[in-house]
Amino acid sequence: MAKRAAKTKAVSGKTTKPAKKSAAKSAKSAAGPKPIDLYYWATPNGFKISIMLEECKLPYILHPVNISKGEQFKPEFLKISPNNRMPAIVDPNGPGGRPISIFESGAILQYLGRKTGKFYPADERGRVEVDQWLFWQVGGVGPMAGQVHHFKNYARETISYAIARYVDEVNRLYGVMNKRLADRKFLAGKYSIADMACIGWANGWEKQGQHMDEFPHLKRWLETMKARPAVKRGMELGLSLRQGVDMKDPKVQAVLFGQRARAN
Ligand SMILES: N[C@@H](CCC(=O)N[C@@H](CS)C(=O)NCC(=O)O)C(=O)O
Repeated sequence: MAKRAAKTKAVSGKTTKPAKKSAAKSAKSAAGPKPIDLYYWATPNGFKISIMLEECKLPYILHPVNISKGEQFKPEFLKISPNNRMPAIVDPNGPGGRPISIFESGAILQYLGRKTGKFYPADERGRVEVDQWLFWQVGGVGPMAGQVHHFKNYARETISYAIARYVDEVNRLYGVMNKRLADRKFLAGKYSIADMACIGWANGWEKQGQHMDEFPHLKRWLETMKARPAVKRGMELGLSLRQGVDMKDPKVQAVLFGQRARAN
């Protein structure tokens, strides 16, 4: 069902209503849990959540947030994600049976892990193992690789100092990850939300000026991750909607770059 709702949405690219209706209908007839609303655009941060939903086989409805057009600033989206960033979710079956909305990919992954009991251990030691690598991604790999993408691929002027600084930092981080993966299959031992958080970013190593020959354990992990059907599905979700978006288009850059505090 999740796939059908997502596909309808991705292929049609219409407003959220038709997909919502059909998925809600199928959810009711199957008497299963109400689908989770996924606010998403096909980027490495978005993939974290599409992968987790696919891995857990949770029904969901895709609500594309076209960040190149500024949909992240719509008042209804800001109510869910005040940071004007996707991903975000609304789970109609939140704690106490009431809806809950969540922004920040790490918080969403932890929530879904606690909700399902999957890919996020319940015991404190296991949980701490996952948390450190999850926060390492959210605070390190994501922002640093994001800066590489910006200065290497999108910036209007070439600033070699900025490029070198972020390429080096990503190189350092991948070195840490490579060492960690030398004696275990996944970051926290067992496959977890920490791995899901990293895959979309690490998969972009070429665009980040990196070489996998330097990181054999990371390379093996990447191949293992990409062979998982749920990871494949998660990283394909909504790709067609993003096609044709030119990040060098001044109109797109005006939306995404140079953002400052807003009154509303
Ligand atoms: N810390 C956030 C980062 C999310 C993020 O940066 N999302 C980007 C796309 S990858 C976004 O929504 N950008 C919209 C914008 O720049 O206005 C998370 O982990 O959820």
